[in-house]
Amino acid sequence: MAACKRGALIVLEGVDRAGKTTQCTKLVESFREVGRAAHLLRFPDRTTTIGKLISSYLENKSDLEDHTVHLLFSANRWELVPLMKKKLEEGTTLIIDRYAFSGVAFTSAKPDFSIEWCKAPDVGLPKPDLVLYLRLSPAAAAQRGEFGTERYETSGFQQRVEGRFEQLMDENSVNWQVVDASQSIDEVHDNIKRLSLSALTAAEDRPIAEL
Ligand code: DGP
Ligand code: NA
Ligand code: NA
Repeated sequence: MAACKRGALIVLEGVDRAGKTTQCTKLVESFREVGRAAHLLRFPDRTTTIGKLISSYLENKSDLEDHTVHLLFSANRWELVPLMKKKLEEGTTLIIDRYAFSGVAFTSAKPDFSIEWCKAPDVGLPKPDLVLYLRLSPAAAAQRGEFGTERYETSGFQQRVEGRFEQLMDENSVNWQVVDASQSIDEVHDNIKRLSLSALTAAEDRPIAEL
């Protein structure tokens, strides 16, 4: 049997209300329409044992020490790695709603956390072939309605998170593409579909790299 081309690992990042979840769903549909297998994942994955601890923390039903919760978010990514590798090797493209970059941006937005410390537990995770950053200004995000009630959903914290993302995307070791998320849903979709299909073409003959 001929070696099968692998799928691409494509991550959507951005602050809350940038439209990541809507765009992830539409992107999976578009891949399938052009005959490419695609699978949606999201982090945190709240369905696992670790994910339930994280979910309770986010819902303010429990408190966890900040370093501890950072490591739990990372562990929640690691526990999905066998599945991720299997899917990619079978030729399925993974579209992921948040990944290690959210991990670094959210924890390093807290006082006294360096970016370097925050990155360490995610070193070795499968590296995305493309990170789409849905950029939305805090003012535009505010026009999309009230924040929810989960931990982190305040405008002050989200502004610090946004600053961290902008810092992270200056690093050239990851293929970041910035998309203007203030456009219509269809315009954003057309942009990210084009970028994602060309990322798949570039990725499918290359081995999976590591963060
Ligand atoms: P969501 O289910 O996409 O709304 O994400 C839940 C919240 O958790 C959101 O505010 C972003 C935040 N988050 C996602 N990943 C991480 C992470 O690895 N570390 C930290 N501290 N927060 C994260
Ligand atoms: Na949220
Ligand atoms: Na993401």
